[in-house]
Amino acid sequence: MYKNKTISLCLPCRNEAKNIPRILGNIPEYIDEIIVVSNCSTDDSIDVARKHGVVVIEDNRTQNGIGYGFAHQTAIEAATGDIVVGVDCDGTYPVEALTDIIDHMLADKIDFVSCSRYPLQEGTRIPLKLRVGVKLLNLEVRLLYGLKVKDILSGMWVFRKEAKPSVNQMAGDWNFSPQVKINAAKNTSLSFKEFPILQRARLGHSHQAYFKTGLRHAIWLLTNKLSGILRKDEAALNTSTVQEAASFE
Ligand SMILES: Nc1nc2c(ncn2[C@@H]2O[C@H](COP(=O)(O)OP(=O)(O)OP(=O)(O)O)[C@@H](O)[C@H]2O)c(=O)[nH]1
Ligand SMILES: [Mg+2]
Repeated sequence: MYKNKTISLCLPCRNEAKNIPRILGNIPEYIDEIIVVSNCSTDDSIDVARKHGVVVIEDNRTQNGIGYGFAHQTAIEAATGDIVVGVDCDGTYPVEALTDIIDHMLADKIDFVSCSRYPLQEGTRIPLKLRVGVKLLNLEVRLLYGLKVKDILSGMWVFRKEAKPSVNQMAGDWNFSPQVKINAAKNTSLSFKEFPILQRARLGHSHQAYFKTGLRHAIWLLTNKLSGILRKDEAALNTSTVQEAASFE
């Protein structure tokens, strides 16, 4: 518990047996609940996590071979804390910075904090192709959604439990990451802010297909926007049909 709030930490995981000790061995004491959701892990991730005494759930659903979003959704559903933290399980995000983030959140009455790796802080290690890709996707988000963000692909966020309905009905793949931020930021009853963090280098080789994932994000951002417009049109059409029907009564 921190400042009278219970905290749930949600960790999506696929084949992170080597990294789990680094992250689970350094969890601050005030965290009340740790939920690891393994998706299609073929290594010892589940056993290693269970040895640390945390809640481990398996969710092997995938979308285009990826289950990152499904894992987050399952963890969010299971989380009981007043504050829910989502963070990658590869030890690259600074869980130790949570007190600063939560202090800021409570002081400024923020409902959803997205932890931004940009502008880069000293010591942050992010491959150039990823930095360029994030800049392009940030620009797309700005043009399509009118939302100015510094890091649409951050893998760490912190939100009050009241924001759950707005953030937990989403993409099962990597697109969960932009979607969670867009949904929170565009929800007028929630306040959304980015908070700067430092990112550490990943241990071991990356399995991320940066170009393919980036392209899928770019396409998803566009189709999500277009389907939102179509849904609005349909809703407006239904409302006017109901009004017309009412005027004939
Ligand atoms: N549940 C689930 N988790 C996944 C999946 N793929 C990756 N993960 C986890 O999601 C988090 C982010 O995945 P990473 O492989 O680090 O992706 P990234 O941060 O974009 O790429 P890197 O630069 O390699 O770190 C990690 O905790 C992974 O274990 C998946 O398909 N399902
Ligand atoms: Mg990573």
